Amino acid sequence: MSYQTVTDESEQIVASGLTPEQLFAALRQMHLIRAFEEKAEALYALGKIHGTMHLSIGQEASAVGACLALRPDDYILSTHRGHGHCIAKGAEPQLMMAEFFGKEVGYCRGRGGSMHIADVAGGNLGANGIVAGGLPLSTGVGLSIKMQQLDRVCLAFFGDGAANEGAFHESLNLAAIWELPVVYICENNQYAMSMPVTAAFPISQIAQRAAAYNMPGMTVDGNDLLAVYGAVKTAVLRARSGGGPSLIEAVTYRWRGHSKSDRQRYRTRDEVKEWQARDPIIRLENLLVAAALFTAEQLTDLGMAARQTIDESVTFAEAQADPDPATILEGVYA
Ligand SMILES: Cc1ncc(C[n+]2csc(CCOP(=O)(O)OP(=O)(O)O)c2C)c(N)n1
Repeated sequence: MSYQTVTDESEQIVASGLTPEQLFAALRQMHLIRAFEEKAEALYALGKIHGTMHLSIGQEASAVGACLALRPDDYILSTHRGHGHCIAKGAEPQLMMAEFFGKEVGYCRGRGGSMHIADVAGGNLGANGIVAGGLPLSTGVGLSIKMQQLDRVCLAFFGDGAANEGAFHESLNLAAIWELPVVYICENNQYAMSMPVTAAFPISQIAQRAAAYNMPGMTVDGNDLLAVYGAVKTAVLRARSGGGPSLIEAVTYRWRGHSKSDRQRYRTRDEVKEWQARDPIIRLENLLVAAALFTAEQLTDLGMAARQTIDESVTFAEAQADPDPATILEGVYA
């Protein structure tokens, strides 16, 4: 368990097996996630979006790097901090924005909002407001894949806080015993609300817990798209070939507070700045330019185009119809 280090940019890209087109698309998704969340934050401040939201700005490489290792018919399960996972799995920003605005055409007919976006057709089985809630579901999905003998993999995102819930241990234990095709990816963003990982774990790497379930465990730099991709790809190959589950820890950082009500008294501004200097988007851009795959100008255009796409998604969402109140009980089961 160690960080992967960059030596030579071109060599690293060749070793990843990713094409320039795939890397460009990955960078575009990272820009879309950043632009989507910055816009969502601004809309919230204007009072146009209600409820709360959990932003993953700063964590874009783990969402995109992990989903890059999946096929379209593979599954993911997400968390309360799931916008990035949705976009990385191929969600349409305009339908996500419509969901934010509570519109009928939104992914969950406007009933779910920020925290409950699912896109079953796209393999995204849903975000989850319950910490560690996606973990038992992913184990169940893995069991379903295995029983139906499907050639698919389920990837479960969760936070460091979730790794201290009982559901984490039960889920990994069952998946290991039954050798299920599940990849558990812990986005260790250093805090569970205000609780730092250093105070919540007696171990230095959360991936060490894999040993207790006799599955491979790996800690990677979660701000390095290629490192996340490489680790998840290995785990996905293993899962797909019947080798069973793996646990990957992506070490990263959320730049914003836990949610919109967080006054952030538990961390210093210097700490945030230190992590902002490790921006996963700028890091990938620098890599692509240093490897002479793209020019800096081409990449600047990409960021601007992403912001325009998101602006258009707001125009689209605002013009859509609200759900009919008479349908309020549709989809509610008792
Ligand atoms: C079972 C459960 N306990 C507590 C909460 C309240 N809660 C919401 S998010 C959160 C922290 C989660 O931290 P982590 O898993 O590290 O994810 P992160 O927010 O850092 O992405 C808590 C305690 C909840 N939603 N569900």
